[in-house]
Amino acid sequence: MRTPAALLAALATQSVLAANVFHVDASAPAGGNGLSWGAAFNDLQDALAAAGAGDQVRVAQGTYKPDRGTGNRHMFFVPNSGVTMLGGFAGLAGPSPELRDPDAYRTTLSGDLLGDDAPNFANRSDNTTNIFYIFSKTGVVIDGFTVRSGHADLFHNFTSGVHGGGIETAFSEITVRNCVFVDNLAWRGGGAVALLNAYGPVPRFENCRFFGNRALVNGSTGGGAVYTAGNTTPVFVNCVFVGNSTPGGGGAIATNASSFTLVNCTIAQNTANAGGGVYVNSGQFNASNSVLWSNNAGGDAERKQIWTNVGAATVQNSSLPMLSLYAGNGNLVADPQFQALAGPDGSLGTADDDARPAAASPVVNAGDNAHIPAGVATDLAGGARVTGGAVDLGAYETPCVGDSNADAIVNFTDLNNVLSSFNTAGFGRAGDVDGDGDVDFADLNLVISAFNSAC
Ligand SMILES: [Ca+2]
Ligand SMILES: [Ca+2]
Ligand SMILES: [Ca+2]
Ligand SMILES: [Ca+2]
Repeated sequence: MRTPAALLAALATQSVLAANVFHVDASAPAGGNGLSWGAAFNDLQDALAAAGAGDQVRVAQGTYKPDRGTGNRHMFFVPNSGVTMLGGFAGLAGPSPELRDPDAYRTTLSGDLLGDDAPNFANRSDNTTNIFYIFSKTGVVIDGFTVRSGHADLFHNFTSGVHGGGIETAFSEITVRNCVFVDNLAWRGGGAVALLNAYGPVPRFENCRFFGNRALVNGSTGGGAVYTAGNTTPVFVNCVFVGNSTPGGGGAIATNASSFTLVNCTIAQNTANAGGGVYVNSGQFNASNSVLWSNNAGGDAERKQIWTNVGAATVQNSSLPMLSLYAGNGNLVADPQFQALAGPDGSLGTADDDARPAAASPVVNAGDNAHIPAGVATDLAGGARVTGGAVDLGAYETPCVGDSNADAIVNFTDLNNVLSSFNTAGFGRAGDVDGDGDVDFADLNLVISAFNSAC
């Protein structure tokens, strides 16, 4: 009879030979081998131990902590090189386990080991230091998770443990998509994410949201959400930063000796001593098609958004207040007219924050399509990245009139969305193309008048 350890060893050997898909569901009984939903692991650590290069780990809705119940703050999620982690599956509790929607079926990776966190980072002495600690790995993909409550205030492994409460990487290449980082803290740089010494490989973040993360002081730099250092060349596309903070530099982002590229991102209502949005301590920072608005710090209205120390910033086709240093290059002073930045709970820096601009905002169609990186076809909400001929500034693209499903064409799908919910009321209905909280003849007319037109 084989012991569980022997089974695991056999799985590890097998994973070298052929790509496997491992399944994880917090509601599964113990003893699964992960190879199907019916035999899912119930601890994400089991899947990460089994998965090797080319393997995929699918994780169902629920909350997962890295400590295996030990209370050890220095246990982390550590994917091997070449592993793709996908969260947001319905899992065993859903109508069908393979259904995937990271917002509807939220897969949360939490560092709150005692489950006692309170507002303003209280009750955090039990919390995991780094939810992910990724050292010398390549080809790691993290997609569809909510990463919260990491608290990087305690050293481990020499210098680690005090940067990047959500993710700390060193000498690594990672791709992160469709993730939400909320309520993470670091004693030094990067409340949510610290990318250190990537040396060549490109860390890339797409369609991610950063809310209410905080970095304490690392010399003058902080980076309430993200900190990069040491020849790191990250690219952030379609990302939102709201309500992040630091008493140092860079309420959202701080960079040091890096070349940081930001495309179609929205950075608003972050707070720092210097550079409420971004602090460029050294190296190069590039922003295009982005919105840097209403960030809070010292200095004039423009420097509240971006503060450069000995580093340089190049800003193109973006919206900032004032425009003196960054005048030209297609930049404009365009109030994004956020509809409900603080979200339904009315509080900035929480997971429901919503950085979508009003449909009539001057950021609509104000970008340059040439800045969109190859392979980026959708916006943060999953709709078409370009509508109306030109890309919008920021992470969200405003759909065209009558386009209920934001696929840049008005056709029978849109007509069906109106007819199937006709004469009903309530916000968020697909058929409510004019967004006034009901589906009626006004919506029908918009679809019919734009019918068969691409936008
Ligand atoms: Ca706690
Ligand atoms: Ca557009
Ligand atoms: Ca459509
Ligand atoms: Ca309506």
